[in-house]
Amino acid sequence: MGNKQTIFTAQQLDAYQVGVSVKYLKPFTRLFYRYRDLAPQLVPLDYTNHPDVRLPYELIGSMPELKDNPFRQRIAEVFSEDGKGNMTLDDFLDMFSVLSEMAPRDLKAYYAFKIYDFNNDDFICKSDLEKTLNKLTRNELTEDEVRMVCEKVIDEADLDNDGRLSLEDFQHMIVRAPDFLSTFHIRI
Ligand SMILES: [Ca+2]
Ligand SMILES: [Ca+2]
Repeated sequence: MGNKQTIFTAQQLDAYQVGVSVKYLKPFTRLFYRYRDLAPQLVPLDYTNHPDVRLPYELIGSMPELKDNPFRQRIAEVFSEDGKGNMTLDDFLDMFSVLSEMAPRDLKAYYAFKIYDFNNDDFICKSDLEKTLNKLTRNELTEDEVRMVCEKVIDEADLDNDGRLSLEDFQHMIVRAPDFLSTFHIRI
């Protein structure tokens, strides 16, 4: 997400915050310590020299905010620089700002699209959508039901009739089906 720079020590956090709008103050500080608390032995307090620290997915995915989210692994993969869910502090801050209730809907929609695009080809095709629905409904639908819903969703949202959903199709769809964003709100 744009130019990334995270330079602060615990003391510098306070100074850093002076330039940050008030509504982001608390989450930022809290998030840094949440990250650090996952592995205090790995994460230094001093980020002045850009320490090359990545916390393994196992630690990220077991956080209470994520552990019950059926998309937790995809979420971590999408936000991690290495694509495998292992996260730098920057990755971690990005992830939680997008998931926070304060993030604009368009930004959430953009990342939701990436998360649902399981094979990373920039389209949500039928098989991506089936995986998505199975996760959203926690496997409570039968195969036939999933197939039916997918067909209906693609039928209604596929504006250019190519049988798959582009980001534009998707944005159009979630206006009418906001449930597709519901798993991407986290109180931080
Ligand atoms: Ca895809
Ligand atoms: Ca399409």
